[in-house]
Amino acid sequence: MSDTRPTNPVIPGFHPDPSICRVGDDYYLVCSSFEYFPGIPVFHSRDLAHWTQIGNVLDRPSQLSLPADMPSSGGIYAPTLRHHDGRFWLIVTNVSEGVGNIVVSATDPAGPWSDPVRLPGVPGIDPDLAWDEDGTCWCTVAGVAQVRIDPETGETFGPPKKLWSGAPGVKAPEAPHLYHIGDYWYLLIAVGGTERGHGVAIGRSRAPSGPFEPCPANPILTHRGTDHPVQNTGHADLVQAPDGSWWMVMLGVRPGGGTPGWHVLGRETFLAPVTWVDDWPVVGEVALELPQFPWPLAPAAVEEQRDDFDLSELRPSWISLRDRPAGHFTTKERPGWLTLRARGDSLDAADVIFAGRRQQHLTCRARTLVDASQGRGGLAVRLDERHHYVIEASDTEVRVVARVGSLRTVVAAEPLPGGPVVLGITITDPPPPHDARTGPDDVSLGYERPDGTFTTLATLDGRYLSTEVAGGFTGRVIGMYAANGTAHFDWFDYEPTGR
Ligand code: 6LW
Repeated sequence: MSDTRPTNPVIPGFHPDPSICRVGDDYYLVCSSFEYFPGIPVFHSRDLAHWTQIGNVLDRPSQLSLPADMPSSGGIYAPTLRHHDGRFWLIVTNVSEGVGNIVVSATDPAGPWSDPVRLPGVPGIDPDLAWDEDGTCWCTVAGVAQVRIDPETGETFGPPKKLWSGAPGVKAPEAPHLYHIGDYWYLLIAVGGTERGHGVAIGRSRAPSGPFEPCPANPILTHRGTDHPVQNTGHADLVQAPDGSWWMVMLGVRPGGGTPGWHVLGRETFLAPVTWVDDWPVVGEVALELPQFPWPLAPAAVEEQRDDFDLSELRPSWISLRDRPAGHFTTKERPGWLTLRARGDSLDAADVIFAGRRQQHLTCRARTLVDASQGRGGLAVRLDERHHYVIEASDTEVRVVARVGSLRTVVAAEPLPGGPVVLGITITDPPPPHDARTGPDDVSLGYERPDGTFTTLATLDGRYLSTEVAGGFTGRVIGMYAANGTAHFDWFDYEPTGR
């Protein structure tokens, strides 16, 4: 990310359902995390353009315990982050525990966050928190419905009340956020579903519980039916900058390839400016090149893309599947190496021991040095249990395995004596000519010979690791895993080679 020409997405890679708040000069933003542990990444920014992950909200089993058999794209959906009365408050749904809404709070958004307070009386997903002037806390959920709550105790007061939901028959009125701005209470919602028809609508009222008058310009944001490179824009949140200007964050996708277009990075976080006309918000373009900012940008933090595993704790951007059991992930057994001890026997298994990071660029390269002489382990591009490509090493061979739906194939294998080997995955644009059937990208998997030359064992069409093929709400994650015995990883390096 450059200092002078900030770009969208402001938080690339699988970072959907953004919720934002500002305290003084600091902005904080959180996203959904589904089946991954730790849950709910927290980002910090001072200029809205450059974001750094400072932690995760749900980072201990007492806060997040995902069942071993929970499906991918279950788990943690759509948090709302707010600051009230000197504390940060976060409300979120764990769909793998019924519709389990919880509230946690913290004085420092980097953590630690409290243990959850359960909200059994809050009836749906995408919960929002808003306080009125007398301290009443309003919780609004998808549907759209509202109930008064006590976020300290989880108590609800009275039955949920139906609010405005965009328009009669609208698909998926969800992701509500309620704000008191000027003389009005505004209810911002997502409409049309999180696919190509996604959009944002808004209503206003003199009271937090309505009745809401719809904005005549609804939907105030949608890219449906356009050839804009950013699609599925919706699920938004608003924030005001210290200079009084307004901004919107929302999710969007960057589809690639021919027809119907495949998005592989999941839903990403984008930013757009907002102006006000007749007390209604008007959303500026969700442009890939962000417009001139009204303030000088903070120098872009240099993103640490290589990890030498020299720290005792894993960085917050490393995510695992459903849990991270002690004893299966350690940098202490072989100092300077990440040791993974197998549980599930492949990436097809829900309980596989995996540490990955989001693929954040349409083209990139990931490499790791693995010693699998005491087992079997490797490097994977993962969409879910049923959609992934891996390059893995054992003490006798290196091989590429592809899993697409119910098909699982060893695509290529070569004998290789055990011992440390560099495994690599390179993601590139498909070579021309491009036509309606061209996929979004090519995924090449291979290894480095001891003399440093790289051998590609297979190049696979990336469309099979896209949301359009796999379904669900997540995006690609690239990372290391152990499938048998123990696999030691000396370093992991991720290198963006494009946007
Ligand atoms: C989320 C819903 C949505 O709960 O997708 O895009 C669901 N919006 O609001 C999962 O991210």
